[in-house]
Amino acid sequence: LYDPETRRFLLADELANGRIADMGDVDIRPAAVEVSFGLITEAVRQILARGALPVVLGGDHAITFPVLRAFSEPLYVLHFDAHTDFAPFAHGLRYTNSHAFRHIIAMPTLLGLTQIGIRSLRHTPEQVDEVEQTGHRIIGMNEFRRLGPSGVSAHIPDGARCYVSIDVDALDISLVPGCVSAEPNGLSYAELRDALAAIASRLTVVGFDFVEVNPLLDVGTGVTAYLGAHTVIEFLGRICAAPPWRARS
Ligand SMILES: [Mn+2]
Repeated sequence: LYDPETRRFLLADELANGRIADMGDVDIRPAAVEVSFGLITEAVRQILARGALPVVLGGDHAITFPVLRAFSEPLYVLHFDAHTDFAPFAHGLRYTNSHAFRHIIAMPTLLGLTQIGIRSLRHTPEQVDEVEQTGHRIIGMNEFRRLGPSGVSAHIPDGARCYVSIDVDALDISLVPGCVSAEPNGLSYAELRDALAAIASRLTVVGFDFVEVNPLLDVGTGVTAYLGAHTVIEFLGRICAAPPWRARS
């Protein structure tokens, strides 16, 4: 994993010293969402109990709530997405990928939520207004471009513990054929990468997830899955090169 632009290897120490482990898939019990969520939370708790940094690959965005529930210490959440995933509980639905952040906002460990890249026209006003009325922050694409990639996390204190949730549909529709919820006017890869790099270098990332790639929908070359893997590797590389992780090595 050599980056010709920075002339650096990504994750060199971590790969050479066997510090990255694949924990496999969490068992999912079909049609038993709460049971499956319990298994996800337990799996992440076990990773945290070992002092490790969980990198969780979806699946859809419903998983972020049971993942975050495993963290017992306060943290900020940075959420890259075209949608707020803040649907009201209605029609008997509470735990879909549209509901995750309605649960997350109620967690006692949440210090603050920042949602970045929000732009889909398929929101109701409540799904946007209620996030801000509870003291959290939504950054749409105009504001993203005004603030720049490092500006979107600038309101979070230096070194603060943060969890990052990345929906692939934060990226522009042209980049993500293997995503069911793609939207126009999204982030370029470089914009997302640089926003993540700024987070990794200034804050203490305690975990992250990457969700909503559907390989069954992807084009034959698998470019959406490749883009997802690329994003995860680059972000993890930046996290492991940053002082909080280096201090643990
Ligand atoms: Mn989402």
